[in-house]
Amino acid sequence: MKRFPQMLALTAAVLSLVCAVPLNRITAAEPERPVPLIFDTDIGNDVDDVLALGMIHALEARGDCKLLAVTITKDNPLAASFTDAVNTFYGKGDVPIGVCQSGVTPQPGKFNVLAEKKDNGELRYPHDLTDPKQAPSAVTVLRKALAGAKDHSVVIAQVGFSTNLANLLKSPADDISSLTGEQLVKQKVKLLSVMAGAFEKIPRKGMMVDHREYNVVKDIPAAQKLAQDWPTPIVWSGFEIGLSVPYPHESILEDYNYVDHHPLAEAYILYIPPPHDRPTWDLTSVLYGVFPHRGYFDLSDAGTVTVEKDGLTTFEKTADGKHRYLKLNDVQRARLIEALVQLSSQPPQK
Ligand SMILES: [Ca+2]
Ligand SMILES: [Ca+2]
Repeated sequence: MKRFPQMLALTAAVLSLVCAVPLNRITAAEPERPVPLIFDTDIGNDVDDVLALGMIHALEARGDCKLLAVTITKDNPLAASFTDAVNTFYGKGDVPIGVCQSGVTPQPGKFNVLAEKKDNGELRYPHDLTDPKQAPSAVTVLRKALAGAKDHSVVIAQVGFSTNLANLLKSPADDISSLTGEQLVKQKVKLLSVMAGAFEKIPRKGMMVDHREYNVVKDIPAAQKLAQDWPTPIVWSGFEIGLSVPYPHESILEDYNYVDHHPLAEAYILYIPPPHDRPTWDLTSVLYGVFPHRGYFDLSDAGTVTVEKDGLTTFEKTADGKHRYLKLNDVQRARLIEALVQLSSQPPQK
């Protein structure tokens, strides 16, 4: 908390620098708003997914995006219940939620149990998806969301494993759409913004080493399928990006007290309590997906990401490549932290 005056000073310093951000940082055209967004998450394995989901609701309240669906790659039923509880907290309890049966990370995790938390016999975080076995499959939810969207409009933020999106690519035509999964993606999706892989070496025990990133290694065949066959542009937020942008824990202690119980702050505290500053991996993919044109990040050259069989991600620059990865400088990093804090802690609309 002592850091807060310093943060204000930092904000002022950043504002003066922002005015000096050259126009060539602006790397994409302004998207039509609201951006139709699908959030594909392994919510429950780390808390950045939860902050990212809160941020999406803030962006929706501001008219910047519309959350079409949430699909889940953590194979534990509480992940869907907790997601529904967070959505309901933000007034969006009807957002479709799809689940998978993959056997990947079946543990409940540290904070999804909040879905079942009761105070005086009442759910602390009310929601109606109390029996997630009733939830439809992620592929069904994805196909419905895409089939109902305008062509080349949808942004997907994938911040967990590639299980659902790989299964979507393999899905045949059905009652929902006469298009195969791959055709649907090609026709409806504009951008896949994914938190996965690593495109720099990562410091470990005083050395810089190759990093086999969690979202990739937990389902390597799916990540390989995604990197090889996904037909639209993909922008990758590598492990190094979120790692270099820690969420200031002071915000957890101070910015969420507008209600007695806040699902984001309580999840954060159950995961690793303050004074831990958690990296913002998944938040970066959401922000890039909705604000690709505002210079929060730079992009690599175009190229192709390959997922090796041990889970290592490699990037090769190619003129016609569909992949780019995010890059950050110190000025952008300071802007980014402020944007992520302010958006994830924005109160729900009344
Ligand atoms: Ca619901
Ligand atoms: Ca995640």
